[in-house]
Amino acid sequence: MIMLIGPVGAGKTSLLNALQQTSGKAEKTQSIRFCDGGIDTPGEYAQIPRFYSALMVTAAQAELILLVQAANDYRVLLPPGFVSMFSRPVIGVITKVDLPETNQDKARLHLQEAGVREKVFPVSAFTGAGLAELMGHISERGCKNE
Ligand SMILES: Nc1nc2c(ncn2[C@@H]2O[C@H](COP(=O)(O)OP(=O)(O)OP(=O)(O)O)[C@@H](O)[C@H]2O)c(=O)[nH]1
Ligand SMILES: [Mg+2]
Repeated sequence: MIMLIGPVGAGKTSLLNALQQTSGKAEKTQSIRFCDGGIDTPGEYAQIPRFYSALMVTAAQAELILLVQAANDYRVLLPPGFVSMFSRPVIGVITKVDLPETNQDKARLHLQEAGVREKVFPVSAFTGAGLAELMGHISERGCKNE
């Protein structure tokens, strides 16, 4: 089971929908949601420390965490070392790479500052770019995503 964590509007729900080939527009996520091998979380849970314990408890049920960062969002929204609270491996995902104005290097740096030490995957939920590589990595690690 994978778990998606990241700031409000980063593109977590859209990415999970794309990975699970669920069509339809992503609505704002209001609560932690389990769906077919994936755990979707509201961006507020990553941005508001009061919610951290809920994320930590839920993360214990995940095999792999995807920390999601939009390629066009330059704000620092997570504290340094954010991912160290999780007892599960964390990979980085830079999403929305289809947008014209993006800075993937900056996005990667944000993820690394948040504590991501593992691989970072650039993707687009809209065009499907990078999804095959990400899916391959997820299944290589033995995570189910269905
Ligand atoms: N261009 C582009 N837009 C995207 C992509 N993924 C998501 N979006 C848009 O970004 C906005 C936020 O997407 P969501 O998937 O709802 O983001 P989220 O991280 O689930 O947000 P919360 O549930 O509020 O935490 C929506 O308007 C999406 O249409 C992408 O790959 N490319
Ligand atoms: Mg969402």
